[in-house]
Formats: sequence, structure tokens, C-alpha cells
Amino acid sequence: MTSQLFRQRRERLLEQMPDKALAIIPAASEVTRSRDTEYPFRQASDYWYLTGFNEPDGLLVLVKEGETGKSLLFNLPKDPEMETWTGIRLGQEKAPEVLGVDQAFPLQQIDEQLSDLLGEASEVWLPLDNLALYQNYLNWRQGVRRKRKRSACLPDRLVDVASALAEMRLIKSDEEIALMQKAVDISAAGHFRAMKASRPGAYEYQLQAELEHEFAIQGAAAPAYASIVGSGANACVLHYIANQDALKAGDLVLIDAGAEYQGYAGDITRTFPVDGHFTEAQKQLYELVLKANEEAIRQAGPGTTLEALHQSVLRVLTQGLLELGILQGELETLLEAEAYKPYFMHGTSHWLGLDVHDVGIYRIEGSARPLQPGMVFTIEPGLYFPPDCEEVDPKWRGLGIRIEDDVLITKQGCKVLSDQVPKTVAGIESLMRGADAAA
Ligand SMILES: [Mn+2]
Repeated sequence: MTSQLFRQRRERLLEQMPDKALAIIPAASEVTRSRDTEYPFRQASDYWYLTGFNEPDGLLVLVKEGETGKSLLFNLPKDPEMETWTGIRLGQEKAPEVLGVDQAFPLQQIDEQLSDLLGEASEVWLPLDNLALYQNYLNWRQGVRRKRKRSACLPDRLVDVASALAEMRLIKSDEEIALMQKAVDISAAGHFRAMKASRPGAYEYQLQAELEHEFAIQGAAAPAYASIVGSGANACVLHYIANQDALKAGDLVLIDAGAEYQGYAGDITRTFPVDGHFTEAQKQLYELVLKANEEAIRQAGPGTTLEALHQSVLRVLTQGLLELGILQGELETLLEAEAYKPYFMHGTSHWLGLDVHDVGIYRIEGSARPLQPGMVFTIEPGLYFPPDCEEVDPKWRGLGIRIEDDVLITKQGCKVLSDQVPKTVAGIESLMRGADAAA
């Protein structure tokens, strides 16, 4: 993406701010893994969204001036000795040209500059959940008082800049949709590869390695979240990431994994038989979850809500559990009593974007939010019967199934970004036999 796109986003945020308001958006910092090694660096999503700049420890400050405003960047200074170890830093001189910001200052000037800026500000837009930044903000306020004494005039209103950015991030632009499709395509290729590599005796971590190999080969910086590879009853642990057990013939394996591409997350779940053949019981349960997934996708479009999709999933699953004899009673009564809940305990959807559980509020003034073109989210019904759930027939115990797709709302309806990964019983069995995936 070009610096022009990031500049437009900063301008759209500035448009929402009143005259002389100040917005402060911090970069992420390196995080220690152990002793003197760090986790791979991941930029803060909001900072990335507004700058496209991947160095740690910066601060973006937007200053509204009349109808327009300016972007100031505080970033790491050039340091040839450090750069020998950790890589080239952009520095201040080139930042305006490369990032399109109006001015850049070395990090060590933050305290002085922010106190000056605060002394002129009408109100301040901060991410309100960031305690460390708030502590700095208090210090900058003290700085204003120290400098200006009784003539100090401090802003008396804080606004949550993260909420404003969440609204912007919730609706994806065409450029973002292209990046998300790429993230999902890479995720899909990883799932293909893992499915093809599945065989009794392989270990869950080996399927994880197949997935993540494909992510890396295709240029994804990292998995978007810890890959879940759960075979047998491990599939009943929703966020199982130990991935340490051997795959057994006759078991299912559930893989919930996605690649991160240029900051955007894919998030796909498929459940398939270790040896490529569903048993009759597995097939019955699998096709019920698939029916719920497909019904929610059929209903997804502008104007409907994630809550409505969730309700349709609950209806399909409960009806199916009745037909399989797992639940007994009358459909409406069972829905009312949430009888499905021991076996389907999570939501159907979450927003997807720069974060796998992306930002954006789900309800507006107490009502479910209508879906709009440009929103991207998951549809991921599941059914889980842990080995100790004695109230069900033994043939269901130890089965965990989830089918998750990534869905974009369009003007006409929706587009399933992840529909290249097979999910019908026939499609999965054929892929695993090595036949053409489209067959
Ligand atoms: Mn998900």
C-alpha cells in the first residue's frame, strides 16, 4: 500500500476531530521473550493502520488546525552502531518523504514537544485502555504546569481514539479487501497442505509445521494467532495449542489456523478425518455443523446482523441434535432453554481484519448492528462432545467439529473469501485421496 493511503486515513481521523484537538497513537514496543531475546516484533494495529510504519517505540500525533491538520511522528533516531545489530532505521530526515507525515522528531523529544502541544490543545484523543500511555500523558500535563505555571491552560476532555479507529477499521477498503483475500488464500493453501499430509502416526505439531511452512513460503510474516491442531478429543478444547499428540486412524483432526499477511489475518477452521475417511457417526455430526455453516452464509448480507446469523446457527444445530436423538423435546422449548449450550458454547462470528478478533462494536444502543458492505467476519459453528459427556451415546463422545469461513459483506450479499478450502464430506475425502480438489 502507498503512503498516500495511510495519509488519507489520517485525514479521515482528523476530519472527526474538533479544532485544536490532539490525537496520540502509540507504536508497539519490543517484548522480551527470555533474558536478552525478544518475541518477533508485531506493530500495534492502530499505529500500523495510520502509518504503515513497522519500527517499534514511535508515537503518531495528529494536530487539528482549522479545517485540516498535521501529522507529527516521533520515531527512533538514526544510530549507526545500533543499526549494525538491529537493522536500518528510517530516522527523521526521510520520514516525511517515505511516510507522508508532515514532520518527524527523534523519540527523546517527546516529553518536551508533547508538553508544548498539550498547552495549546482543546481536547485529547488517546487510546483509553492504554495505561502506560496515560501515565505519560499525566507527565506531559505536569510538564505544561511546570513551564507555564499559572498561565497553564490544560485540555479538560479525553476522547477514546481507539473507538474512532475501530469504526474506520470495521469497514474495509478495496485495498484492504485485496490484502485480506491474500491472507485468506495463503491460509487456505496451508490447510490444503496439512490435509494432504495427514496420516495415522503423524503428530499434531507436524501438521502445524506443514501449515506454517506454507504460510512462510508464500510470504506471510507469521501465523495470525497460535495455530490449533487438535486430533481426537483435543478438538473439544477450543483453544488447544499444545499440538503434541499423535494422530490416530479413525479420529478427526480440527485445524484452526490463519496466516497474517501485511498485518491482515486469515482465520479458517476445517475438521477432517486423520485417514481421509469419515465414519458414519462423524459424518452425521459433521454434516450438521456444515448445514449450520451454510445456512448462516446463505443469510449473510447487508442489513442482516451477526446475531441473526447466530440464531440461525442455533436453530439448525438444535433441530439436528433432535434428529440425531442427542436432544429430546420440542424445538422452541430447547432453543429457549439453550439446550445446545453444553455442545456449542461459543459465538458464531467475530470481526476479522488487522486483528484476528478485530475491533468494532457489535451492538449499537442495545441493538444488533446491521451488516454493511466492507465488513469482514467469520462464520464458525461447531459441536463438541468431550470424552466425559456421559449423557450422550458413546458414539458421539470425543468428537469435536468446527467449520469456519471468512466472509465479506458485499452490496449484493456476501463473498466467502475462504471457499477454496473443501468442506463437504465428498470434497474433503477426495482431496485427501489425492484427487482433484475441485472434484
Ligand atoms: Mn475465528
